[in-house]
Amino acid sequence: MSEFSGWRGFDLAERQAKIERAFNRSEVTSADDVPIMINTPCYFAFGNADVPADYFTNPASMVEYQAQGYEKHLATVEDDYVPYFMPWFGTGVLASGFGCQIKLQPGPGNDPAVAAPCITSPADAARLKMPDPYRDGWMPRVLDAIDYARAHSDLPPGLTDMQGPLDTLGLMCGQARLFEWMYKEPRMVHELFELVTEAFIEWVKVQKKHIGEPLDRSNGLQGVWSPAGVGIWESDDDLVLLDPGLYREFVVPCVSRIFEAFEGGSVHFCGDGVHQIENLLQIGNLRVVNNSPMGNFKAFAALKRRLGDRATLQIQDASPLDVESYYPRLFAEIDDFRGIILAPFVIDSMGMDEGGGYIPVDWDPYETANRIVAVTRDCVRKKLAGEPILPEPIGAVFPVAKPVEAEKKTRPELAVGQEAALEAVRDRLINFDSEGIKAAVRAALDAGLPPFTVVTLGMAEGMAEVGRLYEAGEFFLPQLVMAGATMREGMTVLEPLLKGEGEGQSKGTVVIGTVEGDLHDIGKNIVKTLLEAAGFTVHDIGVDQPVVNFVNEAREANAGIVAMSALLTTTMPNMAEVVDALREAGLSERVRVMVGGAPISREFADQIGAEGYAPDAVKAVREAERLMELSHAKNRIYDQPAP
Ligand code: B1M
Repeated sequence: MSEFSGWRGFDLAERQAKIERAFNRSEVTSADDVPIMINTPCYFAFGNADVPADYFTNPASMVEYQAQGYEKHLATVEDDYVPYFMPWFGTGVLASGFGCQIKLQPGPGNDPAVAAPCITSPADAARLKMPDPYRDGWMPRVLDAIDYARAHSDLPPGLTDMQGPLDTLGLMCGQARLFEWMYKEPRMVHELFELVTEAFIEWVKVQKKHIGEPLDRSNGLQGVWSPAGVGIWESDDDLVLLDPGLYREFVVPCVSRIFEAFEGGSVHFCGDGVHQIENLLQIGNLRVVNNSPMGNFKAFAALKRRLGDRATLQIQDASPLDVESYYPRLFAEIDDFRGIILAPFVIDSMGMDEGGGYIPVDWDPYETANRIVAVTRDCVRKKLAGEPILPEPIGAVFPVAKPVEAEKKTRPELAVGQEAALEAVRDRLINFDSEGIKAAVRAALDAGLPPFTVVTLGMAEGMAEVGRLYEAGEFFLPQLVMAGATMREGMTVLEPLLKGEGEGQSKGTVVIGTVEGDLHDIGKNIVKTLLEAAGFTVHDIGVDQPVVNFVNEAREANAGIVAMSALLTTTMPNMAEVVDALREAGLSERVRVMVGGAPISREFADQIGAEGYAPDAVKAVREAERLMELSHAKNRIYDQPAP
């Protein structure tokens, strides 16, 4: 049992014993046996309106904010929370030790984050060296905050945010680049993973020395007090993006090494990681999987089933908007509550919607936390008693959509040899064979096919197949990146000829960026890669871009399309501002707007007056082509002489 068994008059020993029983997968005989650890004074700034302005620059401010919140929490919320001080400086601390710049965004509710990758070439990678936690990046800030808490507060400190080697390298290299290098420079990537893993382990050891906690347990891991046998947590969010083969090859050995160093650990990821379950089970000393199901109940149920008695499962969603409907649906999927810990966050001003996106709310977080306690305890009680927890189904609510008939395209008559040559192009594309595709393209040209036909019936159809495999869950993001890169190689043979044919000049100019306040760029980069591969000229203005930059770049580049990406619900309104600003600048006749990113929908695009929307990168290319068609059609009308 921990030495920290009481705080400010609150007895914590019983809570810790309950949590420990859950870690040991003890029998659940009453609703009260399932630990509920709700984080209300969330340690991060995102969506928390009253975070002090000096939160990230003054350790006293961070410690006091969290201590006050926990005091109120323990007095008001009837859960099992065990408080600790989280020295939170965003997700990029380790990456900053390797040289990535951290951007501290102005305004409340913003967390520090990596501004841009710091490794953009193999030469950069070769120069990397182990960071010094007392000197490099934001690591000293974390240590100062831990030291401050130990010297001046009764709240014991825990570890800072621990993005694992995969996520850290994703931040350092940019995920798309990292995925491409996994194929093209595997040895270099293995070396990078080894270096970052070693740095991760050393970094945790230094923090633990300052915290004064043993290697094998922790005052707090991502909001959760952890007993002996769980010394570390690491966030592997990017596992949802990777295919199982690459995760097994590059990541599993590193996480195993980390968990061995701390005698057991917890892997976190948000969303659907069903395709990685077998890999998770290969991680040595895996004690916990910490997952945000984000409304994907079936994936969560599969995860729970396959983990069996191998690991504790922590459910860590942000609070859903409709607590009374979300948890019954989630708990309906669980038949065995051994090893389950409910550890949600309640953000002051943000709730999770059906699709896992966050939308603004006006609620008292402590009251919401108590609603979660009441609903989830009731769900467990009913399940244990064999009572139904879901209302009777009321039949189909939504009209069944009629399947849309596939568009019939007229295909030119081709000779047998020509068909085979196009098939070879598609095959080389799908196998990411960048040398082979050039040879296949040349062979197709030698078979008498016009360059434009090689693009449309070879490259484009190959890419459509890649899109189908992606939708079917057989391909993942690395394969999209690689298909884009392979297509680019093939295009190097075709482009000069297409110019001659008059068809192959750029399909149009696209200005692409992520909107202000948003630093997510994985999706945006893949869209960019595929647009370029498909023959568009793309001006990438980067992440966190103010409205004016989209407008200026669109004017200067004489763009046909402004393409915006957003992953945070809080930054979506900035897309509407860009649409308005383009109109005010007199550019809306000439420039079509296209939007995308996980929380974006066609309805949202319509609402803000954006003509283009695509749910994924492959469809984004088709959408861009459609928008350019619209532009040409409109320009043809303008070009007509006035009657
Ligand atoms: Co963050 N993050 N994150 N994150 N992150 C999410 C998005 C989140 C859902 C996780 C969660 O809480 N459950 C949540 C957002 C909630 C919401 O508002 N909806 C979230 C949050 C809250 C945050 C922070 C605030 C956390 C914090 O620090 N407190 C913080 C914000 C930083 C900031 O932006 N200011 C943050 C930070 C980060 C990292 C830096 C750690 C990292 C980003 C690294 C990077 O981008 N360079 C990160 C990651 C990786 C994620 C998750 C795990 C993955 C997002 C992703 O890249 N998906 C995500 C949780 C999850 O989804 N499992 C999460 C893959 C990508 C390919 O998908 O971008 O949708 P997407 O792109 C698709 C399509 O949407 C489409 O094509 C792409 C490929 O098919 N598409 C377009 C994209 N753009 C398009 C444009 C188009 C057309 C199609 O036309 C123009």
